[in-house]
Amino acid sequence: MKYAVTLLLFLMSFFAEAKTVHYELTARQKTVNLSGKEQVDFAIAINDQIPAPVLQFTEGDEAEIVVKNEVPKEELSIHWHGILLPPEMDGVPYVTTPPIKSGESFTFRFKIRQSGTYWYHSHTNVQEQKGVYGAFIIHPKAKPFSYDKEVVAVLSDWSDENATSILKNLRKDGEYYIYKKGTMRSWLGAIQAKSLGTFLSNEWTRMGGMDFSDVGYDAFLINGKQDSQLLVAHPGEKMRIRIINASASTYFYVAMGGGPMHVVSADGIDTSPLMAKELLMGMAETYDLLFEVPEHKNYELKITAQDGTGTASGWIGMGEKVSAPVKPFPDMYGTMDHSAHANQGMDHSSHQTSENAGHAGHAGHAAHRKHSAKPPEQKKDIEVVESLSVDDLKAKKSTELPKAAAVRELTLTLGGDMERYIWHINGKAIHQDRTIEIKEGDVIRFTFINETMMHHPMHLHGHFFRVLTQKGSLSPLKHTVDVPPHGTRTIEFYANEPGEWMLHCHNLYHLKTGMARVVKYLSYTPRPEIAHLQHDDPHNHDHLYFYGMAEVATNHGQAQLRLSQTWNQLEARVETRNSKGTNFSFREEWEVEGDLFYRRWLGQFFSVIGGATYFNESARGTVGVSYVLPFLIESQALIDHKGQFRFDLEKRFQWTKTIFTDVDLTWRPSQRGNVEHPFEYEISLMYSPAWSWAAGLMLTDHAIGAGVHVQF
Ligand SMILES: [Cu+2]
Repeated sequence: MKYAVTLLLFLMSFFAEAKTVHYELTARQKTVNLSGKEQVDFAIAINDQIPAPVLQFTEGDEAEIVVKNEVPKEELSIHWHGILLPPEMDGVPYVTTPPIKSGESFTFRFKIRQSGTYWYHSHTNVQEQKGVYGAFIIHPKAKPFSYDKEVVAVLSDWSDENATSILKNLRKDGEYYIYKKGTMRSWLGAIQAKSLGTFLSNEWTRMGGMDFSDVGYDAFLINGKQDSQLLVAHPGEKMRIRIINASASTYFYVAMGGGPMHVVSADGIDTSPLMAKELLMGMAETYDLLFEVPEHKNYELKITAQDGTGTASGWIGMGEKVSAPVKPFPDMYGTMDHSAHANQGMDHSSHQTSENAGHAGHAGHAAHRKHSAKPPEQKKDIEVVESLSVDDLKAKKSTELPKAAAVRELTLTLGGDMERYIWHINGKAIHQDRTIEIKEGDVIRFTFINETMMHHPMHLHGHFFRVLTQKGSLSPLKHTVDVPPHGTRTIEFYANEPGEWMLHCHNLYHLKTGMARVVKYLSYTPRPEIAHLQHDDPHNHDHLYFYGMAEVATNHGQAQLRLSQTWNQLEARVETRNSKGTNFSFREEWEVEGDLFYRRWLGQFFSVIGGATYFNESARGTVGVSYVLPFLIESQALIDHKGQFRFDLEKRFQWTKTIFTDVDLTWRPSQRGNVEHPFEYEISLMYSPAWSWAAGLMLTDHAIGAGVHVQF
């Protein structure tokens, strides 16, 4: 009898493990109105849903997922984020998996080797921003904690503007959306915030100040809605809330009405429980909460975009509403602690920057950041943190890697330039330096050094890595780690998943503009059809972007066109100015000059120039250099083939959110006596309520005029 039971149990577990879970996902274009403001037709839905359907599995299942692409004239892909699987099933088109052509399908088959909260999304173009993301839930064979119900909260950001245009706009100007977001820094704003010193020192050091986001969104969503009832629940009911940040480029503060949140899992892996008043979630991170409805009330799960431009709410319970605390608008003029290097020092709170310190001062905040838990009855011994970061997470068991393995260390410096909107690693975009080769059996240790003023959520496909913190052997395992502005993070993993795996910033626009690598095992050779596909990998291409500007005034006119790649630029500029007073006659007083330059950037601040200049009724060959001086003054020194020098200085003074002055100074020392005015200048006072246009007064060395300026 005993044997029979054992045999039966064995057979049951055998069949349970062999269970195949089948899903069919069909992508189609869809007309939606997710912001409540505008109906748009570029969205891509899976099975007619945004977010895509929640996929449910149990550890040990065989997943069989058919993905059909019915989007006209567009390729599609699906990547299973955080899932351990064979590289061919990872879903990165042209790297590991064939792209799914319009009208075709691809069947993914892989064994589910883990449990937890994960998600899936497109890895093609900017489809993730258009709606291709959904939850991927794997139930453990045995529940590690008890709860009655589960609810999934998929967080996302939404723009009524086609995401393809968003990327083009950012490449015209990284600050394209600054008006829409209302985050313009100005002299007046700095004075009002009593931060003029910081403002000036940021200009002096050419850092500009903290950037919380790039894109101006129209809505933030939980499960596709700005405000909705996630779950009706009664007092005493206990639920597991699975939160996934599936946004393309938004960090969210997450908080709940009714007190701190009981965090039990991060990136799909159970951690020592913690109470947190707030989570700052980077793109692609997931957290699981346990929540027991305390009273006959309706509790808010609230997300606030880190840049302060919007919120979304999901409600759990029923009856009277209990709101989560309101997050104040971020301090645009806050200082940044440059000594703050996450995980380098032993000081636990050293990674704190004033951005998440909020209204509280640094020292004060750090001091009261952690305190022994008072509240919730049954959770007496659980630590309470104000704002949870990876430093607070503690693994349930040792995550140490095999001690005998050789350690390979690599420093990856995260860099970028908001002005030209390029992002890179070690000074190179992925098209310049695609692959990091690693050896199977080694411990690979990457140290990310963030030299930018933005957060970068760095994600490695196909692995979990340890984030080295002061928790030592209990350092947590993650698939995505936030590297804060001017912060440092070290991760390590045991190289035991042969394949080619993307390592990239999960800000969609940073990924698309270069902040990525492919981690390749030397022991791995891709199948011939995949190797062949890699020749067409869009990661290898340096895409071309366009910018244009025109200025028409009573005393002068100007036009500029620019084609740019990551480090190359081709620019044409034509200018004409009235050199004889303020009259409106279009006679010979109007001088014409222009440049046709090729520019190669050799860093964020330095470029070399070669091209031609038209001046004084003659065309000359020209070479030169440009450099951004302290205080964000753009300087340029040129010499033409006739030996004529030219120096340009340019500086913008943003007085208020909508009023600025551009100062433009040109000095051309006369060598042949044919230049009457060695100094030329243009000083403007412009009103600009939007990125695309400005109007106002323009004073040149010859005349004062009025005009308009447009950018496109
Ligand atoms: Cu990034």
